[in-house]
Amino acid sequence: MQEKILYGNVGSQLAMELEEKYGAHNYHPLPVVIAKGKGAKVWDPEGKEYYDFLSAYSAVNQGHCHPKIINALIDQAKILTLTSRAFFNNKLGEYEKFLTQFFGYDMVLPMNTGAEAVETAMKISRKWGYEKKGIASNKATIVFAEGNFHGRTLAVISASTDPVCRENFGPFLPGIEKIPYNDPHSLEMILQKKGEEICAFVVEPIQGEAGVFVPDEDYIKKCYEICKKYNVLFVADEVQTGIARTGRMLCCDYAGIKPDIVILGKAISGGVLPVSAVLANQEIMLVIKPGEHGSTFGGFPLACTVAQAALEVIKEENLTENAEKLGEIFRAELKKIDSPLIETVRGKGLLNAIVIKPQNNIGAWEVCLKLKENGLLAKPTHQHIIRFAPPLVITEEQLMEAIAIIKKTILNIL
Ligand code: IF1
Repeated sequence: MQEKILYGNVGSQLAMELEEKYGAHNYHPLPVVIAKGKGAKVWDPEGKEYYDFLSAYSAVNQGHCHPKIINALIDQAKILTLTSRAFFNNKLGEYEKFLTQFFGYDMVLPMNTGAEAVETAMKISRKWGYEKKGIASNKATIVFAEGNFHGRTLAVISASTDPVCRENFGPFLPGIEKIPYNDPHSLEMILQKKGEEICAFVVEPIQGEAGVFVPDEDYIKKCYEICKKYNVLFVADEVQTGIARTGRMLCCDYAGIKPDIVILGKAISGGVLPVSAVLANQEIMLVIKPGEHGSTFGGFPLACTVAQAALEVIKEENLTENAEKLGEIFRAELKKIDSPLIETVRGKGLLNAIVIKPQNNIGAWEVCLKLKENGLLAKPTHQHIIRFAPPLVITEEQLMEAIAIIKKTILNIL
């Protein structure tokens, strides 16, 4: 019997078949179709309700379809959407002033996706290396950490150490060095050895794809200080950790340092449009001159309006504080679950993960399928890790309900 469709006119089964048949097979999604979202919850076409514990990889920190952001989108969409940067527009400057003051930097270079913003930071770093640091022509080198995830473009995967991301996509970009994550000594060693050719160190304050890998408390600060010692730019990829996710506006705030360059994406628009940004002070940003970098959509008026509203929501609704407080509760409650399936619980704010110790053919994928049946969506990463990152607008009551689902699922699955 055909189930009744409540949202849209395509049912779950058909939606999955269509993607399988007409879409490239570059993903392996959990078998669930989302047709509607509101706050911390989503619904499938047949009306089944779920807690969203992925938040589109931390892009919907403000919750699905936040009314203030959606209204900003609709109002601006009726007036002006895109001008290109061939002309000025009346939204970009106002947004740039707001954004730079919000994060405490002189200037911003607006782009669209996270990967593009990482590319932008790499280009700025190289140019700064030649023009300010005096690196010899074509020698500029950027250091990355092993286990990183910064996106999918060729330059960015050149920095990756994940074989799945790289296989048969070579040749890769030269001028990249990789060192172990959470190991300031290895950074010091490479800067000591090749410091005069190194323009930047690019790092995630918590490695998301690596399974929410939280480094030692002093790691970021130590790396920052080492970079200063060798006149190397410290570049923080806060695409996933930024915008209140970890219980601070930027995760680097925990370290009490200010990166030379900050890369933002995802939640800067509340998950409404692809909006990314690269922040830096003048002496770095102004190495880029007219014609040297850009994008048709970068800084488009619709994006500027949406992003400003999305950042206002973070402050107005105290989402940073909520992430910190509910994160503590979440980890404490998960640590209480007595199951041989749970190896560790880790994270910061509302960016968390459990490491699964597979038993009786039950691993992270099977747990996620069961969680889905029980009304909670989460995605495994690396076979044995499940990431839990709900929208930051989730209430304590909703969080407790979600925790009950996770408990029940884990205790009953073996
Ligand atoms: C996918 C992971 C998350 C990022 C950081 C840049 C980007 C990302 C720190 C690029 C993107 C995504 C993209 C998503 C999977 C995902 C992810 F599991 F791979 F690691 F979030 F946890 N820097 N992260 O995390 O941003 O170009 O995608 O806008 O499907 O590839 P983008």
